[in-house]
Amino acid sequence: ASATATITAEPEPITLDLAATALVIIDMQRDFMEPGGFGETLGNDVSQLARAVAPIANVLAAARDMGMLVVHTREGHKPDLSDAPPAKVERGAPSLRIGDPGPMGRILIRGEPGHDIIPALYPAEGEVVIDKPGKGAFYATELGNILKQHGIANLLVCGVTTEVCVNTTVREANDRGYRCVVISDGCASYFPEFHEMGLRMIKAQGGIFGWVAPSAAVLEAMS
Ligand code: TIU
Repeated sequence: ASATATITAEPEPITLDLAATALVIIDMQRDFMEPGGFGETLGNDVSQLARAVAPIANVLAAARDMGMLVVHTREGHKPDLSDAPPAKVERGAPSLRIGDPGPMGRILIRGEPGHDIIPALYPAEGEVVIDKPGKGAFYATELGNILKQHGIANLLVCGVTTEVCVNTTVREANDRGYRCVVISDGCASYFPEFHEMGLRMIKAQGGIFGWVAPSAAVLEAMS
C-alpha cells in the first residue's frame, strides 16, 4: 500500500498518511460484550454489540498486514478501586456494582476475566493495550505519549459503545489535534438510535469532531 490513501468518508473524503495513522479499538471487553458483565449489570441487552466484531476483525487484520500501529483500550479499575471515583461506583441501581463479584470475576476490575478483551479481537504480541479508568482513552493514560512516540497524526477509531467511550475518546483526540475516522459498522451501542446519533454528531457541521466511514471504505483505502 502507498503511504497516502483516501477514505471515502462523511462528511467528505479524507486523505491520510497511513504511516502516521493508528487503529484504536475501544473497550471490546467481555464486560461489555457478554452476559454477566458490567454492560448487562446496567440493564443493557449485550447482544446489540455483537455486530461490530466482524467489521473490526477485518480492519484489524488489514492493519496487522500493513504493520499499522494497533491500540486496544480497556475500561476498568484497580482491585482496590483507588482509581474509581465514588461518583461512578455509587451511580444508579445496577444489579452488581463495579468491584462486586460476578460470573466473570469482579465487575470492571483489571485482571478479572470479564475485564479482558474478547477472544475474537485479542491483542497480538507487541500491540498497545491501554488500561483506562474513564470513558475517554486519553484521560489518566499514556495514550497521548505513545501516539507521539510513534508520530501518529490520524486515528481510525472503532469499538463500543458508540455514544459513550467511542464518542468521548474521539472528542478528546479531536481536541488534541488528531484526525479521527470513526468506522461506522465497527462501532455499536446498546441503543441503536444512540449509535446512529452518535455517528451523526461526529460528522455533522463539516465534521465537527471527525469523519465517519464504513469498514468497507477503510479496507479499500488500506488495500
Ligand atoms: N455503558 C456504556 O454504554 N458504555 C460504557 O460504560 N463504556 C464504554 O462505552 N466502553
